[in-house]
Amino acid sequence: MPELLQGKNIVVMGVANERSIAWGITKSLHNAGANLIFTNRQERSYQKLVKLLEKNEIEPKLIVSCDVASDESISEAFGEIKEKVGVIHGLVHSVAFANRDELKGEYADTSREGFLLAQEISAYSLVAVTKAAKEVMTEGGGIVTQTYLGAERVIKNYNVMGVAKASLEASVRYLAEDVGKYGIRVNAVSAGPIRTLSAKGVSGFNEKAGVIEEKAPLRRNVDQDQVGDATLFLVSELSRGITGEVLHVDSGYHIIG
Ligand code: NDP
Ligand code: N5H
Repeated sequence: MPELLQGKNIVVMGVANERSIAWGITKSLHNAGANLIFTNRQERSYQKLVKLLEKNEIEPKLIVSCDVASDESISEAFGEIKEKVGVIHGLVHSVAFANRDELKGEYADTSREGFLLAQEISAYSLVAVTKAAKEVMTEGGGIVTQTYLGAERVIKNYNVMGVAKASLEASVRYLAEDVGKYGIRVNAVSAGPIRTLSAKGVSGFNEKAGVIEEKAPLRRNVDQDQVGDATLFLVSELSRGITGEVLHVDSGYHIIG
């Protein structure tokens, strides 16, 4: 569908490497004809992104640095986007962070700082970037974030991140109401387990992926490309009647009791 996003400018936040969900999304958006603007936090991610784009012959419209922990960084990034690109038609938020040592053991042991950090980077960041992006989305468009089933259910080890994702999903609904009047839609994709840099080294990942193969209706794990295509749908006009929604891309696992 090379015409679906032809001439549309879409911001992608959260490519760390080839395994990132945001990289799967990048490929889907590129194949649909979008002009892509990227944001990264770490220099290492920037270097990886530049190599990946070259290898895949994707010409970025712009790459800007953005640390979602800082209002100044967000405002500088979107200021530069406004100046160099003008209008944007979509935004993909694929960013989360929690301290590794709080992604195991008991949720009851979560520290105040750890709780606030997970909320700040994984949930408030969507609010902050929506606020900045709506100023540049003057023709309407789609904002899409990434969530996980641990927002809805208690999933071992997900702990503080589960509570942050619950906050993220509620933010999707409140933001959808606020920006709907400007023709902007806000939705989330709830992906099944995918082996990425974030997932590396966290306890219980293999076990979770194994259960999907055994119990999900489709009996297989999802990948970045499947999440990419679902995100493309939610960014594009194909989903023009959908907002405030959480779409599960998890081989149907969430329907199983
Ligand atoms: P990656 O590690 O590839 O991506 C995580 C991204 O978060 C990195 O690009 C990182 O940027 C970015 N990030 C962290 N802190 C900040 C910050 N302060 N400012 C800006 N960017 C920041 O992992 P995934 O692709 O797995 O994760 C993407 C999203 O998908 C997350 O929201 C995650 O919770 C969600 N998700 C993942 C699942 C999985 O199984 N992998 C399942 C369901 C949802 P940098 O590298 O520059 O620090
Ligand atoms: C039930 C599970 C397994 C246990 C929980 C995993 C939660 C992972 C999410 C967060 C985002 C991981 C995280 O913040 C890791 C960091 O502490 C350390 N890593 C880094 O700093 C790397 C270098 C950078 C790139 O990472 C980030 N985030 O910046 C859930 C799994 C089955 C599914 C899953 C993995 C969900 C998810 O939300 O990612």
